[in-house]
Amino acid sequence: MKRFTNVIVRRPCRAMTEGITSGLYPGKPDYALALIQHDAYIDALKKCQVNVTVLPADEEFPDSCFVEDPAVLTERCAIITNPGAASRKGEILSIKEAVRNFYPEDRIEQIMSPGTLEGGDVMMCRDHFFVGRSERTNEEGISQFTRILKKYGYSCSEVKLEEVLHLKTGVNYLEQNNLLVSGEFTDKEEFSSFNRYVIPEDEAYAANCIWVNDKVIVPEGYPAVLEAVKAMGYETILVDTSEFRKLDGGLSCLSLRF
Ligand code: CIR
Repeated sequence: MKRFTNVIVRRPCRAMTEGITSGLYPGKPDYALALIQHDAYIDALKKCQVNVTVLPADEEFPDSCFVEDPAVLTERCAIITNPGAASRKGEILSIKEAVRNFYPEDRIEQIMSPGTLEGGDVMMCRDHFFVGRSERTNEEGISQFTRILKKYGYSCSEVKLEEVLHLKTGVNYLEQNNLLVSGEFTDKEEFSSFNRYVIPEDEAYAANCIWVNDKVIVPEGYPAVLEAVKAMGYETILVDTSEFRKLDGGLSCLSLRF
C-alpha cells in the first residue's frame, strides 16, 4: 500500500553537537558520521517510493535535523507546531516555507502560544491521531490541535506521558493494526485494540521504527525488534542512527512523511 508520496528531511548542522540531550545515550555526536548516517537514511527512504526533499542544514538551530517536531503533515492539511523546547521554536519559520511548496495557504494551520506541541508527540493511525501530553506538548496545544484536526474530519485523543521525551519515543504504528509498544505504553488501555509487539527493555530505542509504504525502517543494532518486524511480514531496511540517538533522536524524528 502506498500512503506517502513525499518526505522532507533536513541535513544535520555542525551545531548538532550542542543539541538538546537527556544524556540517556551518552556522548557527543560525531558530525562527520552523522552526515554519513543521514545519507544512508535518505537512501533508505528513496527505496520506499517517495520523493525526498532535502532541506539545507540550518546552523542557527542545533536540533533542526529533527524535522518531525516543527510540523505535522497530513493528507488534508499541514499543521505548523509551536515546539515546547525554547531553543527549537524558531525552527517553524523555515519549515513553514518548505511546507508551502506542498500545501495551499488555506490548508496550513498553526499551533499558537501558549499552546505548545511537537510532532514527535503525534502518532497518526489512519484518520485518528494520538497525541502525547509531555514536557513539550501541553494541554492548550492539544486542544488547538484537536480543533484543527476536527475541521478536517480527523479525530484525536490524548495519551499522558510519564517517562519518555515524545509519544513516538515509545510507541509507533506500522499500519495493518500493528503497533510497537515499549515501557510505559505496554499496558495502556488506549492501545489495547492493536496487535501489539512489546519491545524488550534492552531494545527500547527501537520502538521508534517507521513504516513507509509497506517497508519498515528499523534502527541498526536491535536484533529482537528486527526479527519481530520481519515476522509481521514487513520488508525491513536497517539504518544506523547512533549519532542521532545521542540527542534522543530516532528514525521518525528525522523526517516528515506525507
Ligand atoms: C530534542 O530534544 O528536541 C532533540 N534533541 C531530539 C528530538 C527528537 N524528536 C522526536 O522524537 N520527534
